[in-house]
Order: sequence, then C-alpha cells, then structure tokens
Amino acid sequence: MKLGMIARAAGKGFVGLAFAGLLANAPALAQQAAPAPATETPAPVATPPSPAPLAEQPAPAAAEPSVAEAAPGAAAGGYTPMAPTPGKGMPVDGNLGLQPQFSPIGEEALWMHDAILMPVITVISLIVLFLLLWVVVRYRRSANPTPSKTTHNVAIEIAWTVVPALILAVIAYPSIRLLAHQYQSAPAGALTVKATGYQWYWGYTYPDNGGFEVISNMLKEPNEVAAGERARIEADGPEQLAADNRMVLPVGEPIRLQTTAADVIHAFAVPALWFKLDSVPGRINEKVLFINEPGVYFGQCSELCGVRHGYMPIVVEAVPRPQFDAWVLAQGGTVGKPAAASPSVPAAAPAAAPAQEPESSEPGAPGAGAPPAKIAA
Ligand SMILES: [Cu+2]
Repeated sequence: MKLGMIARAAGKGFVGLAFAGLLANAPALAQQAAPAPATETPAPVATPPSPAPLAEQPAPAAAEPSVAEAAPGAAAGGYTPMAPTPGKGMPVDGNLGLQPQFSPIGEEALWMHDAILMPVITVISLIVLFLLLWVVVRYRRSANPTPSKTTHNVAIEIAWTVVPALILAVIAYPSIRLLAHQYQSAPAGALTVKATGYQWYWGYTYPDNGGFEVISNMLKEPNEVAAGERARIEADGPEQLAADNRMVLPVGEPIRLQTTAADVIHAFAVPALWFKLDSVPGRINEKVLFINEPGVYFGQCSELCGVRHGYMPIVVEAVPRPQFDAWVLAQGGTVGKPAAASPSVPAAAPAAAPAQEPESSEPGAPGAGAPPAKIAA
C-alpha cells in the first residue's frame, strides 16, 4: 500500500506540474496556434535592432558599422555582414541542454523539454532508483530471511497501470500540439527561400527576389589557405561553423523555407531556430521559419552525405527588412514583393505594390488586424 500511495502522489504531482505549466504558457501558445498572427507580429520589426551585441564584439568587428547604422543605408545597397554575438545561435563549450531558442516554435519546444519532459524523466528515474535501493536494503537475505509469497496486490497493480497512463496522457497533449505547430505551413505571401544541399556546400536561392543563388562554403582557417585567399576571422563565427556567404533572411516575419538537394540527401538544420528539414534530391520539403530577433545563427548539414559531410556549415543571418532588401540588391536581386508581415515597403519597390497580400486586406481577416484567434484546445 505504501507503494501505491507513493505512486499516486507522484502521479498527482505530474498532473499538477504539467497543468500549471500549460496555464502559465497558455497565452504564448495560443498566439502561436493561430495561423495568421505569424503574419501580424509587428514587435520584432518595429523594435530597432539593439546595437548592444555588436558592442561586445571582438576586435575584427571594428570595421563594421552597427546594425542600426547600416539600416538607413539600405536603399543605397549598404549591406554589411553582421558580427555574431558570442554564445548566441551557436554551441557553447560545456553547455548542457538545448541552445537558447530564437523562434516561436523553438520557444515552445524548449518549454516542452524543460518544463515537461526533463522533470518527468528526472522524477521517474529517482523513484525507480529509490525503489531499487529500498528493495536491496530492506529485503536483503539477512534482514528478511523469510520472503513473502504474495503474488498479487490489486492496489499496486492498479496504480502502476493508471499512473503511467496518466503521465503519458499529460505528455501527449503539449507534445501533439507542438507537433501540429511544426507542421503549420507558411501563410500566403510569405517570403520563399530555397536551400539546396550539394556535396559539400549549400546554395540559397531567392525565387521571390529574382531567383539568384548564393553559394555558401565553409571558411578555412588562416593556416589552411593560400596567400591572398579568404580565411575565417572572428567576426565570421566559430571555427568550422563560419561560411563565406550566409543565408540572409528578414527578421520578424514568416519565411517559407524549402529544402532540396542536387546529389544525395542532406539536411538543413539550425538548432537555435528549431529548424531541421531533410534535403532530398528530386523533391521539395518546406517548413515555416520565423526568427524573433536579428542575429547570426549557426547550423550544419545533419544527414550523413559523404566524406565532407562535416564541412558544410549553415549560417543564417537575420536582419530587419530594409537591410534584407539592401542585401538582395547587393546580390543583384530584385525587391518589391510585399512582405507578409512587414508594413515597410522599400523605396525601390514599385509604387503599386500592396503592403499586404490581398486576402489579408479583407475586413476581419487576421492579417488586417483582427485579434489573434484562440487556440482550439
Ligand atoms: Cu550534407
């Protein structure tokens, strides 16, 4: 009976913990659940990028103006690569757990991991360890020379069936909801970017901006290159994660990120953005990506694709819309396709370009300013 009581108490603890977590996160999750609010997130766009992270940059950043300074020069094609913030969007020595997340889905997943899964795993492990030690000590031969012949205990059997079932039910709800959020497709009008895996580098194509492709190779260390060849400097990012050309994306708006491959299967993965998607030759996979704040985020190919699989890093640079447009122009691309979320249409855009997709202009449509829909729980 003691066991049954312990198990029941633990079960109640799980339920209480999980529902408290759900309540605490309900507003944020409800906001994510609505498909449209992703097109209506003015906060990250309206907030000017903080120059603070750049102030912390090491010496090589000296030649680089801050993000805020670069923004006004956008129309003039003033794109300057952003220096990464140490520890942000990249692995850190000695770090345990997941990287800090910079996308709504990533935040939800991180909460799922930290508030639900890790506590449940930890408590179950401790209970099982305690039971093992208890049996070993209490019922050892010298302390308990005549063992009980009991084979059934109804209360315990009910408890050890019902409690795990309840735990699974509690985990299932946020788990399935997270899964569903990850499968939401990008809204109409979202910027489309395609990542193509090659043996062994990446190509980033911008079909909405003229269709140009940026080829991205890993940067070698200074002692690995010939004289005059570009080598990695601190402002590029960590060793073996820095790339010569980055995937530049606008911040604070949904992006339809497609992946494919030209030869073998690769996988496009950026841990800090909670993004991992296989790149398969002959087919297009796509997933919505929303980046909360400007920054440089590092990832790697995550599908064993050949001998240089470990040398095809991914660098995503998220910048405000005007800087993104400036970068596009610097690449020879075109701007002017209306952004799904950003109300700021660049100066170079055609005058007739609407600020929103037509369906978003309909009265009452979420993109037209309706309050976020509640989550259908
Ligand atoms: Cu690969």
